[in-house]
Amino acid sequence: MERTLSIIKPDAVSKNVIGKIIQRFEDAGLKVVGLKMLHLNKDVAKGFYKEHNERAFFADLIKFMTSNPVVVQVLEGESAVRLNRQLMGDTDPQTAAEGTIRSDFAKSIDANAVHGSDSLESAAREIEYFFDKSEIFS
Ligand code: IDP
Ligand code: MG
Repeated sequence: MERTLSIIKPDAVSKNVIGKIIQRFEDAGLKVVGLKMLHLNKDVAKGFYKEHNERAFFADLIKFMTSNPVVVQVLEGESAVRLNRQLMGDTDPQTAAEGTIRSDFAKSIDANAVHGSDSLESAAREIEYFFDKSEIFS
């Protein structure tokens, strides 16, 4: 059993598809064991994406992630990290496989509907970044 961090990004929240995206996780056997809606400020977004702070797109990424509220979730299940990445699809919605969340709900690489932890180590850091232990229920 693993846990991973998922974020429904500002573009998807604005498009009113929170429920449709969570349905994908539940249908695939992942359980939502923590969930909150937040409007990230710049410092929180920069800390979350600190591994990307040298990248050319970093400023745009922070601007986007702070542009509207997000929904942050802890997903639990067998191989949760890899399964969530599969459900999400490639970073670029244009190359994401058909039927994936990014293919179905996003149009561009910068506004790509969802975040998902890329390893168990990232998942542990990212879950702790947004959730107190008392806010996770399994
Ligand atoms: P991931 O979200 O699929 O793990 P990362 O490479 O970790 O992809 O990048 C983090 C986020 O930064 C992406 O989801 C996307 O929003 C943004 N991003 C990544 N590459 C680019 C790019 O080339 N241009 C603009 N934004 C990008
Ligand atoms: Mg990533």
